[in-house]
Amino acid sequence: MGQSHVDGCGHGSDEAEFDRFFRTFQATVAQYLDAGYPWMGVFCAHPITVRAYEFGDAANLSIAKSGPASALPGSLLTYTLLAANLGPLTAESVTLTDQLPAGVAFGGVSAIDWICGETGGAITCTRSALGVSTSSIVITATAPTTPGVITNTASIASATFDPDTGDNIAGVAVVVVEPLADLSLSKHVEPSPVMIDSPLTYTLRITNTGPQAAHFVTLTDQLPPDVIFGGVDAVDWACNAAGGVVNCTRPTLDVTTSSVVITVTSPASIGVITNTATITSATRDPTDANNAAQSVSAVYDANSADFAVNVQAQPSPVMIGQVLTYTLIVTNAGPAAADVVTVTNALPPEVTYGGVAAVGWTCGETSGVVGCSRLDFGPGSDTIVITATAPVAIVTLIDRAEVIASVSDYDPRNNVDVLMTPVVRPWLWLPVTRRD
Ligand SMILES: [Ca+2]
Ligand SMILES: [Ca+2]
Ligand SMILES: [Ca+2]
Repeated sequence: MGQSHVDGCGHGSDEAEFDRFFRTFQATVAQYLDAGYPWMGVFCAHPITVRAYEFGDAANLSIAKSGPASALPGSLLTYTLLAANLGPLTAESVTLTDQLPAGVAFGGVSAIDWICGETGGAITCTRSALGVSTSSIVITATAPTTPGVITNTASIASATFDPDTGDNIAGVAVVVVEPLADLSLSKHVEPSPVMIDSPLTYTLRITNTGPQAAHFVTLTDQLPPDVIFGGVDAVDWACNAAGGVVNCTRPTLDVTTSSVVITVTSPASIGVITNTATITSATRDPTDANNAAQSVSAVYDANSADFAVNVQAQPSPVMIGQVLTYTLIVTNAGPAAADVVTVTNALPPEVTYGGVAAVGWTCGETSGVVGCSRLDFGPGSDTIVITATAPVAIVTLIDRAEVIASVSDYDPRNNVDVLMTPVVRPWLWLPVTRRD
């Protein structure tokens, strides 16, 4: 260390006091360094002036800050500041400051033995002394209304020398996340089919799978034309109906399911009716595809029937050149019977017609089109089996069957069926000889 003397900046202002500290310093510097006290310092106002601090002259303050990892816009934020004095001395005149991030509204500060105030989002807490101990300060605030990352930093200082200022500052980052609510809608109609001029109930189930609550939720249901609105039953929804549209709103839908039940009177004439409903919210929905639901149902009367045809192939797929059968199942769901029913089956052009078997039907075939008819077909079902031979070619066979009845068919959606059947080659198993 060489020649040194104190000039007033030392811990003491006279030579004797300095000597005491400096000797202590010399005696213990190596041990302090070995023990990992990098803050053990020598401070010089100018080259020949030495100020020596030893361990016993300091109060090492530190601060830690914690907050939530994430928060929703406008939600309550709680920050906890932990001030610590690692000693060895009591820290005098301690000041803690924390500047809240922009957009964060100060709520309050809670701290024992501190005097705190806030101005413009800057929180300052002071105390005359902090012994070798810890003390916590809790700050509450309101998160910004827009998503983003908010970071703020708190710091602590004291009149007493702090040998390590690196731990006197602490920050925390909070991610303000955008709220999301995945609403979805399903719809059930009862009964289906329904008689003309009869009660019909649509049950809509609105589900919020979150993760957050949905705000300002609106359900819009476009009723089918020709139904007569009866009423709507929905808990915690405000609903109205005008011009064939039912609207229901609610301020909030938590992560749960809610039902809206709409009753109407079915149309006065037969046919298929479509009801479409959609759900929207002011909260962003990550999946729009499930926000609409449609129900299609049929309306019948005593003089109508619902004929349907379904065709199946056996085998499927079929091997080249192999015989296959098309089985047509013809159904009348009633309630009326048909005096005459005709089924036409257009075979795939690639196949060779073999024959048709249908008990009680009169059938014929022309240019690959098989026609069958029968009289007096009441509610029930019947079967027509057509035999054909697959081609010696890799193709996809397309067969089309259609039923036409002499009675009014209230649901024409099922009057045609189209079936595709692949033609494949048989597997060839060749002997494999391996030569090493
Ligand atoms: Ca410190
Ligand atoms: Ca959705
Ligand atoms: Ca039909």
